Order: sequence, then C-alpha cells, then structure tokens
Amino acid sequence: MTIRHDWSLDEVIALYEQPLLELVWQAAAVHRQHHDPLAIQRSTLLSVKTGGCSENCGYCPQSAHHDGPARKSQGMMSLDDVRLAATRAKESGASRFCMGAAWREVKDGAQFDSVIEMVETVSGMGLEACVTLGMVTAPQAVRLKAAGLTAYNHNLDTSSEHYGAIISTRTYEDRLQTLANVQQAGLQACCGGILGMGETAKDRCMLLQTLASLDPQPESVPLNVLVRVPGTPLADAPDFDPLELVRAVALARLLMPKSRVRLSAGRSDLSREAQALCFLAGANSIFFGDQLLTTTNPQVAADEQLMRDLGLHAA
Ligand code: SAM
Ligand code: DTB
Ligand code: SF4
Repeated sequence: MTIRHDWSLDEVIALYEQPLLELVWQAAAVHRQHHDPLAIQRSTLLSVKTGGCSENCGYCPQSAHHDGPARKSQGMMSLDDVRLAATRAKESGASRFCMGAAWREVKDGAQFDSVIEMVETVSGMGLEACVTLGMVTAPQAVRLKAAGLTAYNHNLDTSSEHYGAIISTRTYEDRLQTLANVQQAGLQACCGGILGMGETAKDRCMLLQTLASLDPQPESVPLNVLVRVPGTPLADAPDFDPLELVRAVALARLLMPKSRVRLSAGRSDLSREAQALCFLAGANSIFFGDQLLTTTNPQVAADEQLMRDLGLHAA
C-alpha cells in the first residue's frame, strides 16, 4: 500500500463518518499489514524543565499566562537525576525516553547545552532519546541529531481553524516550520494533537489530514485526550467520548499506515476496554510510567496487567 499525502478533506471525513465498527475493521486490517498487531512501544516521559512557559496554550498547566499548578518556573533538572530516571525507565521496559521542557523555543546557551548532555547520556544508555522543547531552528536540530537524538516531539495540537481559539502566542505556520527543521536534520518527527478541546469532528479530520500531508509522515503520532487542569482556560471543557478517540486512532492508522500511533495524555481516564478498542484500531504505543510531565499516567503495574490481559507485548 502506498503512502498518500494528498487525502482530500471530503475523503477523510467520509472515512471518519463510517459506522464505527467498519472504520475499526478497516484500520485493523491496515494495521496488521504494516505492524505486529500485538507489539506496543513504551515511551517514558520526564519533565526536565518544568513550568513558567511564556506561551499561552489554553490546555497547559505550565503556562505562565494561566493560574495552573506549574505557572511558576522551576530550575533545570540535573544530569544525574535524568540518568537515574532513564535507568528506571529502561529497567521497567521502556524503549524510548522523552524529555520535555516548558519552553516557547530553544535558546542557545547553558540550558540547551545541558539538554544536549542529557540526550548524549540517554542515547548512550541504549534508549531512543526524544525531546520536546518548543520551536527549534535548523542548526539546533542538527546539533540534537549529532548528540544522538532519535525523535523530536512537536504537536500541531488541533486543526489550523481551531488553533487560534486555543493559542495566540504562536502560529500554526511556526509549528510547521519547526517540523520542517526537525525533518531536514534527519530526526524523526513525533507530531500529533489533543482531542477534547471543544473542536468539531471536522477539526479532528483536518488535523489528521494535515499530519498525513507531511512528507515524510510523522514517525509517531501522539493522540492526547485533554487533561483538564484546574486554573487553565480549558479546565471546564466537557467530557470527551472515548469512542471519538477510537475513531481518531482508526483514522490516523488509515491515513498514516506506517506511523506509530501513541495513546498519550488522558489514558488514566480511559477504561481498559476503550484502550483495547484503540489497540485494535491501530494504536501501538503508550506513554509508560506513573507520571506524564506534570500530571499522572496509569501506574506501571496496571499497564503491565493490561498488557498481559490483552496478550500484548513490548515492541
Ligand atoms: N513546550 C513544548 C511545546 O509545547 O512544544 C513542549 C512541552 S508541551 C507540554 C508538549 C505537549 O503536551 C503539547 O504540545 C500538548 O500537545 C501536550 N499537552 C500539554 N498539556 C496537556 C494537557 N493538559 N492535556 C493533554 N495534552 C497536553
Ligand atoms: C505529547 O503529545 N504528550 C506528552 C508529550 N507529547 C510531551 C505530554 C502530555 C502532557 C500532559 C500534561 C502534563 O502532564 O503536564
Ligand atoms: Fe505548555 Fe508547551 Fe504551550 Fe509552553 S509551549 S504553554 S509548555 S504546551
């Protein structure tokens, strides 16, 4: 099956609007053409620089613009603490380790130098290293690649149309430019979005259409369900129907057959059954570890039990 980058919005919406079980069946069929359907990648997150971010992303507990729990900036984590967290992640069976910083963009200097050391350390331990640091220039991306980085996470978050309702301190174009810088440096792009931010089904289709239009398509596509954090503008967003997540996973799988589709934030609120449907529909990666960046994730023991009960294994 060839990878298409030219899906029209009408085509994408027609796929999305099919009866759910038809959509899941098609996605499951494509999934097993390209992946071991029982293999789930485990990626562990660590916030190496928390809080006080100058961007105003409406969902984010780390924005200095909101009254969220991580509105104030904390210092950079030490290299020793990062090494310890990565060792624990590796011991618990993670293959990828993703470090996040609450930055609008990477600035050259001592803090970026520390991140480079962290990347060298993590990749030297035999883990795939990933970072998410905000906007990055082409030379900075090249430096990260030389340090041993595997992937750079930078989400489009929602459709270009809904974007302005969520963030006003940067543009969709800014995000796309960073993704281009990342890919030109030979890094894998990890790029997805957040569901449940008051967007329509059409917005979700547009987001996935835009992701599929990237060339190459993102190596991994994290699909987050909004974690409603008190003090953020989206704290009172309505509940999100997990079946819409199943649809989005299936659509991502159909449009991006070779990408890893990651069940990301919001998994703590999903039932085991909803997660099982997502894995059937083509999700093949999870954030693994008790903590996301500033919020909680399912406990490792619960995830191990879920994997056993579903007959899934680590990728
Ligand atoms: N500051 C960098 C940036 O925004 O690119 C990197 C860290 S940022 C916290 C990484 C991603 O986390 C965001 O793009 C967003 O998709 C996700 N995220 C943040 N807060 C979230 C929340 N409350 N619920 C779900 N996803 C969230
Ligand atoms: C992504 O798409 N989700 C992760 C990761 N990439 C960096 C972050 C989720 C953050 C959830 C809110 C928090 O824990 O602060
Ligand atoms: Fe949060 Fe990243 Fe937005 Fe900053 S840029 S407010 S850390 S999502």
